Amino acid sequence: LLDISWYTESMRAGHPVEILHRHKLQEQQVNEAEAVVFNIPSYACQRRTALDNHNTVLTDALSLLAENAELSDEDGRGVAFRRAAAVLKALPEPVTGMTQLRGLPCLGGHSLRVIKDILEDGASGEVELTKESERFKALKVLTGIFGVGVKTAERWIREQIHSLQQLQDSGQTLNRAQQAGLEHYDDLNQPVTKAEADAIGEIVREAVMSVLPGAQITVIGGFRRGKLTGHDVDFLVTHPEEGREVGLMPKVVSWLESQGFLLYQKTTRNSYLESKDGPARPASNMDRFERCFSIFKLPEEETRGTKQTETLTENTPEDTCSLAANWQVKGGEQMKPAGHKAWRAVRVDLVVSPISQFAFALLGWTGSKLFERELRRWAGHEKAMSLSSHALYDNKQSRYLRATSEEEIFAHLGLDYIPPSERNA
Ligand code: DCT
Ligand code: MG
Repeated sequence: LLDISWYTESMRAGHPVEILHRHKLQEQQVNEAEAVVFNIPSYACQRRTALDNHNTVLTDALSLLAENAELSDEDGRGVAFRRAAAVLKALPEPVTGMTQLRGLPCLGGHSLRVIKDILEDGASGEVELTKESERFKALKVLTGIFGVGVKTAERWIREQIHSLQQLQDSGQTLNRAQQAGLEHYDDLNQPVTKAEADAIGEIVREAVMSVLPGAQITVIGGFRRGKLTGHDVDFLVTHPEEGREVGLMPKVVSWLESQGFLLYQKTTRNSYLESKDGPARPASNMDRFERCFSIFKLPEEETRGTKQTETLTENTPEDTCSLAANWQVKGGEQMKPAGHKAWRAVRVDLVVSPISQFAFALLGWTGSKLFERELRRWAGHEKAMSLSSHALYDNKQSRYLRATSEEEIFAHLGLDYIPPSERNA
């Protein structure tokens, strides 16, 4: 039988796992000679995690339980499953037996049970039950609507709303984001391809260059990490001269709107002020850059690279995607609108950063979400520093540490540099 009590010990942040491991092995006089035992540092930001991993059956199962926990407002449990999945993602080969996992960090009793079930029976009962649960399915459908969070979805479920059809029939009042989310539900739940991301990159470049020549645009998020698909496309915009970026976002948005490229947008203003906000509260706030959450209308010919000269300002009747006319649901299944539309809706996030904060913004917005969380935890717990997407503050020296590249930030944090393609924790 598996003794898991000491795995939990090794989960504690910052503990020298290998030493603990060796100590326990001696204590239990376990003969490990025949098993490959992996040696993995405990923070995801200390590890190289490529896109592909050797244990997808296990990592998919743990990720599903993480998602279920997050959808149930149990973030602590969600993070525990995410950390466990991330450790398995970093392993150099497939796990074949439980003894190989001895001494690995972040594998709690619950995660180990799931892994054991899968290794022994080919599946985990808990994962299968979760997948089939009406509540999980309803939460996925409802939070799959852009603008709908866990709280709203839970309220609707309490009111017996489990499907898009039931939501439509219920007459619930939807805000502007949710209306757009519902209207473009199918498109927004279809993964964005690299080709589409590139096409949108070209449009964003044209927009930015026409309102501020000399500005720089960088793709961030999953596509910067080398992912082939994503749920959205994220861009970071800056200008080499500090201050020139001020007021840029409304101009970019106006340009995009005038060309008919935006189906929805909401811009939040930059509210970060070092003197006021740092260093006490910068840790995880992503929202204080000038930021635009949008839904792009991406014409088919942009992706095919056969762009026509006319703009999309004039909507044809079938372009105008009114909820009543164009969004039909039959038998709980969403139907595609009648007729062919020559464009598709894509979620796009734009962030503007002053050049002085660019390296921090780039590092903070490249992800993965867990990698970012682990970087901040490492900074706080191991280095007494506060890292945000704006700055790095050293609590011992009581000063900000400046950086003009991601490499410098890793160095300040005492970490080996990990390139974006290996931040897929
Ligand atoms: N981010 C973060 N913490 C959050 C949300 C976002 O650190 N709570 C950072 C990391 C990734 C980046 O912002 C962009 O976010 P997403 O687009 O949600 O993530 P992604 O990795 O780009 O995933 P996807 O490919 O699905 O878009
Ligand atoms: Mg993204």
